[in-house]
Amino acid sequence: MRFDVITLFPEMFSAIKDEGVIARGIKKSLLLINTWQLRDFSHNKHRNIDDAPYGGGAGMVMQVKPIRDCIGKIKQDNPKTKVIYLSPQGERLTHDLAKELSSLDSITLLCGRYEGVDERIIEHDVDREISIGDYVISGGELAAMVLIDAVSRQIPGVLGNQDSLDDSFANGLLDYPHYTRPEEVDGQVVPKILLSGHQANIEAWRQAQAIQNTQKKRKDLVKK
Ligand code: 4G1
Repeated sequence: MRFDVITLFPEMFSAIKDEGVIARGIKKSLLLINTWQLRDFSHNKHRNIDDAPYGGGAGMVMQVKPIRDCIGKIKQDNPKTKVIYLSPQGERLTHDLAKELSSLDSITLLCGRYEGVDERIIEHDVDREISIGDYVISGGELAAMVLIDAVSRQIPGVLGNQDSLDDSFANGLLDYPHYTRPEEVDGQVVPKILLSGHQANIEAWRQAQAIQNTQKKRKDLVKK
């Protein structure tokens, strides 16, 4: 899978490109992450890509032309790419949506700053608007990195054995509790069953704990 990211802060993406699961996916040639500095598509000598909002009010709005030119450039190499705008107005990113997106060959991610992009970009250039949740953040970059991580882990071969995890949310439940050495610390002990060596009982206990945990902490998930 190839990700092209349109951003004013390409350096931020070293956070996911340089280490961890995604870095290894890139090394294995399963993933490619290209960042595009939107300022390179500015139409003036000051490299501005934003302007004041029509109708007045606070903040600045990202202009159509630089974004449209950048998407055009990305599509020269990659005509079938799906353009996703990370935005608080988008549909919520879930495990199921991450899985769905993982079947695409190419995704272009547009990261907003300031008050976001001119609405005509959303009308004409964006295939899908996706949100990571209901809170205010300073820019779409962190959201794009969350999406890249969640989608990349669903691509066969990206996760190594050491990174496993995946079955946890695959069944729509929270995780069961985890323990490691030592067996006792400051009087707190590991549940006996985990030391029993009886794998079938352990699996049943974990399943029961996952259900209990979900019921207690996320009633909304149990409904689903
Ligand atoms: C109004 C949240 C504004 C935010 C209401 C989740 C948030 C991108 C996301 C904002 C952003 C709410 C996201 C807000 C996001 C333009 C630049 C939009 C940053 C911006 C609840 C600022 N998932 N936020 N506005 O945060 O891009 O993807």
